[in-house]
Amino acid sequence: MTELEALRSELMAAVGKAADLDALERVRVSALGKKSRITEMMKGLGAMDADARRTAGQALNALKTEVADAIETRKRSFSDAELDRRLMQERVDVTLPARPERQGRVHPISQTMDEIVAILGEMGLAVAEGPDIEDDWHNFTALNIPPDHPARQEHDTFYLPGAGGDERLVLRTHTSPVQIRTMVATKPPIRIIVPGRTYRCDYDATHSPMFHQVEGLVVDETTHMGHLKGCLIDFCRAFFDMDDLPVRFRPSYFPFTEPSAEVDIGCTRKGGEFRIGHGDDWLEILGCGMVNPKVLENCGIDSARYQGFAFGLGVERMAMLKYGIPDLRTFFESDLRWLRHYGFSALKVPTMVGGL
Ligand code: 2U9
Repeated sequence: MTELEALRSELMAAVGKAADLDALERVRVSALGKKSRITEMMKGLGAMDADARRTAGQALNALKTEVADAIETRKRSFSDAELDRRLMQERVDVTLPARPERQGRVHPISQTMDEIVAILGEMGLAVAEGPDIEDDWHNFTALNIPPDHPARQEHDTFYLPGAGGDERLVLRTHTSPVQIRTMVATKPPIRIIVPGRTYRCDYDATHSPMFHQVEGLVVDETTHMGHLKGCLIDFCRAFFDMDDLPVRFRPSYFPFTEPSAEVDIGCTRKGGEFRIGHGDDWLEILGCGMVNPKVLENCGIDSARYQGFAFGLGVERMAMLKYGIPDLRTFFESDLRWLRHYGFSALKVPTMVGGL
């Protein structure tokens, strides 16, 4: 065995024997460091003739690379073993029953959103999403709200500067720009719901600068007002869990729908009591209408062939009504006692089959 082969066996055995990262580092320093035998042998190359120097130099370099690779491989096996050990130690048995005293609660807004999506999803509407920061065209102009339209004032818009001196951007004032994006990008039939955050510069007991909406859009060749009414009557009765809940459609105006309506449900307000259901009074809960043909055309949809219906509702308002929450501001105060009181169990997911 040559001197080099003997050194190779010795170093590889030392790498194999190193029991931990510290021992491996000691092997690295003694095998490849400045005072190592390989470095000593390298220094001796200068005294050799050219041919012998080339052959010995190549062999020494090959040995250096082989030892360095072996150290690296052994190092990785230590890290893998350490990771396995930690994973075993920190593993969580997800099949264990939840501990009620440590359980988190689902926020009433998330719960209400999930309930609304479950009802409308069962009717065949698919969830669509889009950006919170929008341009003026998607948020206003495409929806038949041109720059001088009075509806722009009602929206109390938050504006942002556009990138590189471009037109200013907006925080979307409703989720409607998502319907616009969907109509621009896909051909009818379209059946979507758009749950999401919306923003208006307003703050009191019934308004928050950030609030949530769910809007819906159905576009097809034969879509008509009867479909709109059927869909929303069924929705209201399922949401408030009342088969005979009175629902009425009252004429209204929105720039993006024509005709437009507001939907009221029956309620009682007698002797200071407020109750949803049969009674002598009405409560407004959402807005709707047939999509204005101008809006369809703005998105490249032939309004002579296609018609659509749309609706929109405020999630905070629906949650306040259904769960008796008196002040909208409490939704966003992150008060744990409030959440323990009004929150929902994370294990009870709302479905139409399992119940809302
Ligand atoms: C497209 C076409 C039509 C969505 C609609 C309403 C009526 C409505 C309000 C409810 C409470 C907003 O949060 S709220 O203040 N919304 O009354 N929304 S129709 O109509 C659309 C949307 C998109 C392309």
